[in-house]
Amino acid sequence: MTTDSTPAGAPPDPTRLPGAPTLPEAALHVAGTRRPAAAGATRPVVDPATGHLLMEAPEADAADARAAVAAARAAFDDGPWPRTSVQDRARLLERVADAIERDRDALAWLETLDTGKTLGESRDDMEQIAQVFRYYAAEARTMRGEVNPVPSGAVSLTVHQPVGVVAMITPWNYPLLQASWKIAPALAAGCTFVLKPSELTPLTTLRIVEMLEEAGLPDGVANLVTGAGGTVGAALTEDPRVDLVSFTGGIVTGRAIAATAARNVTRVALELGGKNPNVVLEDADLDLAADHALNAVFFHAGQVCSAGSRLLVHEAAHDALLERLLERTRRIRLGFGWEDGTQMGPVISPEHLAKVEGYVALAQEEGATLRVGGGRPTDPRFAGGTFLEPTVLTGLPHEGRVASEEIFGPVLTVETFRDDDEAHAFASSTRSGLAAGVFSRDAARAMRLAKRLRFGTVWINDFHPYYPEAPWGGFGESGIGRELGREGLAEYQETQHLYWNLEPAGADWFGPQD
Ligand code: TXE
Repeated sequence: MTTDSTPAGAPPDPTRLPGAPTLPEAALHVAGTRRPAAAGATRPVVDPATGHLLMEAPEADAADARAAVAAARAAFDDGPWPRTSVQDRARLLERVADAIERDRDALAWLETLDTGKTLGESRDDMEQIAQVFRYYAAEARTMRGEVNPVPSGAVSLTVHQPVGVVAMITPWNYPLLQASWKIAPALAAGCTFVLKPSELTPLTTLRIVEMLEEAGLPDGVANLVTGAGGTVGAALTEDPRVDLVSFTGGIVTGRAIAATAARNVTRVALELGGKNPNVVLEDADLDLAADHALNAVFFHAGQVCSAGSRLLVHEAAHDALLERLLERTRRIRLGFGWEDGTQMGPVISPEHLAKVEGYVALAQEEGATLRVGGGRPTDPRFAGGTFLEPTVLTGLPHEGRVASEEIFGPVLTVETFRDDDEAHAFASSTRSGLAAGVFSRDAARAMRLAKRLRFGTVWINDFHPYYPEAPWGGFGESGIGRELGREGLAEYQETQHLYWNLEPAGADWFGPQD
């Protein structure tokens, strides 16, 4: 797969591989124009698998962010988009879905270069992203209000208005997927927006805004600023012209955003990840459970908000399940995302690698035993990247920090329980209730446990599937609000009551006195 000029054994320049795509333009998008950051600053964007420079992205500052908000505000207040018919909005969303499907491979390549995930995973992401645009096109076409029962002589209507200007702040693990969960419903609702991708992974977000412009979105509806969270993200969050901040990222940043937004009583929608238990009861199909347990935690090197990083196994099933897991974990092939046969890529950055390694060390300090992995691969091809071997630790204590905090890396911890009540208690030791799994052959027992678990999604005999039609979001500290589904559209809408008196008469209270 390497180019002729790449010395044997050295990591390839990923931008020169056969099939590698052209990069999007490194530009801010403000009011329909593409331009550099006003101060001229840039930031390197790096491939996490090799350390190669991919792009010098514009490094916007707070003034750029405010200019983008002004553009989105003007497009909302005076532009055509909020008043465009739902049929026309739906047609635009469908054109975007067509373009994503047309450019699926190029988009997938960009995502793989930027995030390190395998091309197969990136292609799946792109297919699902196209489906998200199609789903919200359908939602736009079928939007309904309500007629409320008031006395005759009047009409009372509940209608849905776009919420207004949205600041969208997205993370690095699923850059385009997370952005699409916000862009598609926001456009269906008639909103305008300023999008700020993670400074680590702006490539596919830059491309999608180009594609929205090509699809005919009016100027100023979709604005994009690249740059640091602490400056650009904060400037968006504190701007009173923003009506909603929709954020996906970590809990620490989520708290800060909620606090800042509260000053202007700006609405927030927060998806802050989770500590997601995967519970295997003793009557489960252990081959199925092992299969999904691996997928739950090693998919995209565990950098998934719903990663099933915490395996809770009934003590009677522990040894048999662990044997299957360890044997298969040892065979997981690390590699570059664009290479055939790669099953797991790097983590996103040196800082993140250090954080994940810190949790591996902490788990052992808390009393867990390292069973496989835990180190960096020794193959010199991976020296420029941020790879970590798939890791399994057993005997994790239920009450430590590792049992309740998100690791966000290829690290599986295993705990045991004795009965369903204990499984429930251990699974509930976190307030980050995004997703959980239950494996059992007893449908009623699995359903009973699933309903008790305070998590936004509970999968039974599966892990990870999600659909644009079904809501996504968490309980407790995992966030506020829902994405996808009807609920995901409602985040971008205000509910308005329209009351029309058909038989106008004077009000009684302050009318002429006798
Ligand atoms: O995320 P941040 P980080 C978790 C995961 C990870 C941890 C920290 O556990 O280890 O979060 O990751 C922008 N105002 N998740 O530090 O900071 C930032 O520029 C406004 C779970 O990389 O949350 C980026 O665009 N914005 C998660 C976005 O916030 C700010 C996915 C996310 O970055 C800001 C990723 C500020 N003050 C990490 N500071 C999930 N829910 O899936 C930063 N940002």
